[in-house]
Amino acid sequence: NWNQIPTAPPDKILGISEAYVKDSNSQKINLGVGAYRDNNGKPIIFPSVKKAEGILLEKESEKEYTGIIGNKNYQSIVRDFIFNNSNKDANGAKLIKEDRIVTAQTISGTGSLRVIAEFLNRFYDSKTIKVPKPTWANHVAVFTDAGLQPEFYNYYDVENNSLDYENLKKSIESTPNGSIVLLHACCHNPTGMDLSNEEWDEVLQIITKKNLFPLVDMAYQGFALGNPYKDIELIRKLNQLVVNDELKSYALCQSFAKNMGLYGERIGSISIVTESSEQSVAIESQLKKLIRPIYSNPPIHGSKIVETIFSNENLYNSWLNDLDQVVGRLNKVRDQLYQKLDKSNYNWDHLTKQRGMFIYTGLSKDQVIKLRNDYSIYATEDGRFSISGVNENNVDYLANAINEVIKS
Ligand code: PLP
Ligand code: TYF
Repeated sequence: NWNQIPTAPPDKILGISEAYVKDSNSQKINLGVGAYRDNNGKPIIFPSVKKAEGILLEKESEKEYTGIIGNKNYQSIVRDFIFNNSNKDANGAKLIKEDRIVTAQTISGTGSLRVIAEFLNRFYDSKTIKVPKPTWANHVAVFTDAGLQPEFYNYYDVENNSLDYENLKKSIESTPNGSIVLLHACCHNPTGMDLSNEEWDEVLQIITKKNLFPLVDMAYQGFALGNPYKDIELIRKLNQLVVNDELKSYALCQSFAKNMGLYGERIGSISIVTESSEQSVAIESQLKKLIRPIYSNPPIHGSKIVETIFSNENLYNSWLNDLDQVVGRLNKVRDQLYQKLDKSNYNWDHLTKQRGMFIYTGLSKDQVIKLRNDYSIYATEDGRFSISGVNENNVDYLANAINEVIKS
């Protein structure tokens, strides 16, 4: 009886945008969703993407289905981009050469997370998946719906607005052997606080010692250091461990939503690093068997854009430049906001350590609600602000509002 269906609460992040749209204050600011806006507060299409679409419009001659896991060209482009780093990662290159990386095109990052979660539920012994506290809220929903059991590991020290590194290590150390562990590759969502290279080394040692299965989520590749090849240190370390036989396998979920601005095109990938080429054959066949009854095959427009950009050196370089501009603007407004914040009542130094699309302010739920009610500034109640909503026209208004709310 459908009269019994309770109304579900709105998504916490997307609900913010809905409330923002309804607000008639001309000074309103949307700091909710993690999607890029330019200095005028408008969404953009990367110029390189627009050019690639122009080429496609001319040359595309069919709209046939792609394969269940996409086409081989897309898979190989992604593998080379992420694991070989265009000849900069010898270990990744070795794994590719030995046919030990199975790559599938997926419905963006969320789709790849869901597919790997379903796969692990079917073929991996442990159902426990450790995720950082806090993490992207959808992680918990995706893993739970796929039959896994998410539990938190310590990650962030809310009191001091910093990484809770000692407790992070302790909680990974006390995880049951063989569990799955979710790692954010860079630009941790929501905190923007990442591990240093040395910290990753220590944590990976615990992970290999405890035989944990690393599942890496890389949604913001390029947003930490402005260049996708610089943001991939964790992947290189994992490849090294696999080649050294210290780690058997791991999986990576990746998305072009943010770093190509292809949000709504739903284009991403999953890669599973396997123990042998024989395993790869079996795993690839099972991925196909798993995906076929869900959505049959992924959409083609996004993969064609990616393939076009990677097949043309000019376009490829202009994409890297587009990405650099996007990340440059975010860093610039982050810095401007930091300069304008009143440090006499509140230590804002964490802003300078956080990277990516977000700042995790440490403001309380009450303070966030006050910003919304009194200033029409919209952010999620955990105090995460999407920096892309900030620009030269509203940074003064925003800084002033935050300073007032902290004083009161
Ligand atoms: N993972 C994280 C941590 C994210 O923040 C996001 C998007 O915000 C995603 C995955 C997936 O995004 P999409 O499905 O749009 O690629
Ligand atoms: O802002 C965030 O963290 C994301 C953004 O299908 C988002 O939740 C919005 C819609 C979507 C995927 C990610």
